[in-house]
Amino acid sequence: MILDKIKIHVKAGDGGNGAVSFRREKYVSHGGPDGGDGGRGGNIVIRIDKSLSSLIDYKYKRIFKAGNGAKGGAKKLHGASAPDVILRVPQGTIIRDAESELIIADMTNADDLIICRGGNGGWGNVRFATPTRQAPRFAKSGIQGEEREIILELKMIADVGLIGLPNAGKSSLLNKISAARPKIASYKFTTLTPILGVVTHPKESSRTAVAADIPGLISGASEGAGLGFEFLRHIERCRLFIHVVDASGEDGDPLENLKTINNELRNYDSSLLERPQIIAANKCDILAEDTDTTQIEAYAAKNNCGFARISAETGEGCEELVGLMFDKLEKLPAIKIYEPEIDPCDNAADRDDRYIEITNVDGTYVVESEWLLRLMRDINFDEKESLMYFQRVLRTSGVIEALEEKGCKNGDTVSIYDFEFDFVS
Ligand SMILES: Nc1nc2c(ncn2[C@@H]2O[C@H](COP(=O)(O)OP(=O)(O)OP(=O)(O)O)[C@@H](O)[C@H]2O)c(=O)[nH]1
Ligand SMILES: [Mg+2]
Repeated sequence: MILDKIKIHVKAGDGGNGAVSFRREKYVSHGGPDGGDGGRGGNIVIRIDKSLSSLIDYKYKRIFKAGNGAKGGAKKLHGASAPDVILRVPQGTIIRDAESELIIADMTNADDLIICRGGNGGWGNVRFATPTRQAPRFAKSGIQGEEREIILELKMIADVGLIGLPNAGKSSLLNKISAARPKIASYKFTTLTPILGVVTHPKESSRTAVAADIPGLISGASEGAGLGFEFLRHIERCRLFIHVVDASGEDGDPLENLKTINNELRNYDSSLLERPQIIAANKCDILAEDTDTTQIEAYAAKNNCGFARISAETGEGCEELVGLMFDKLEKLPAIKIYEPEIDPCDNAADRDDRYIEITNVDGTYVVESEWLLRLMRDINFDEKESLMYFQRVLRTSGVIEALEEKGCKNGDTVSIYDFEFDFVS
């Protein structure tokens, strides 16, 4: 199974409930309310870990939940908040919303991403004490943590992608020009997962580039033949391709082989064919005396590609190839970073969740609703305009109507989190 696209389920922790409690002390009569707030639920956070190279950690575990905040306690004790759960992903992982498949973030150079926010803790009854209501016997429940499904999709970060038929010598080349040691063998499909290697400029050791060796492609790969096109996603953002071809003729006509691969690129995504290429005519050490590579060179020139005659076995021509690679890279734009297509807060599950819960506690109508709470964070209740706006929202969103249905009458007290008012229909 290919592990570079995985759907996971993530759920942040719920906030702890606020406490209802009254001060009880030996010599204090009528001790006031002292119930503390609940703690915050843990967030789900996605973090880049440069030491990872695959999504293998997510193969068996697909559900991640953060802990809930603890309940508030007596004596105004604030419940403990739960720690965040950190999901580590390799650099270059794209995070998508599972439902719409839209991009939420490209974890290439990004900071930590809070993909699900933990719910706030509910307020304890001490918060609801007013001059006219000195012994509130209610507290708020904690807010539910966000929950959603996301897709993790790895698109590796490499400057150069090595492409070609199986057995062309891609892994042998990476082995020669970098410190990576991919498996090399005389049979096809030796490489099963993409491998990265750092290539250093032959003359300037401070100049480096990352090359990706991917499994060999065959005719029909873009429709799933062989190991399919799954691996092409890893080279989608490469700035340059080195197209390795067996020039010895032992594996068929090199020109036909070049065309086969280019066809697959075109079928997968035509923009891949426009990516600059260097054609590396490999296995020159075993070329028969009378074979010449001028035809391949002419094909390269016609298609605006660079050309190098190499032997990944003996190392012949490899330094020239690497030099040419750096020359080309210097003129090319930086690695592509995908722009987010939706806001991380834009959670489909959340949008459908415009619930309002109304409870009558000792004649006070307590309204609870996550979306109202979010809205209230942006409202300044000391400002007349904002207050009017909020009242308008209550009316248009059906909160007033819902209150009336619950039996709320003129003059009754309505409590919405830290906002209280007398009901006027
Ligand atoms: N004589 C000679 N043999 C080579 C050369 N380069 C690679 N080979 C041989 O060709 C065979 C295939 O090489 P690999 O590097 O594994 O080929 P690959 O393109 O990575 O193959 P896949 O991973 O299957 O796609 C091995 O037996 C290598 O030893 C070369 O320059 N000269
Ligand atoms: Mg290989």
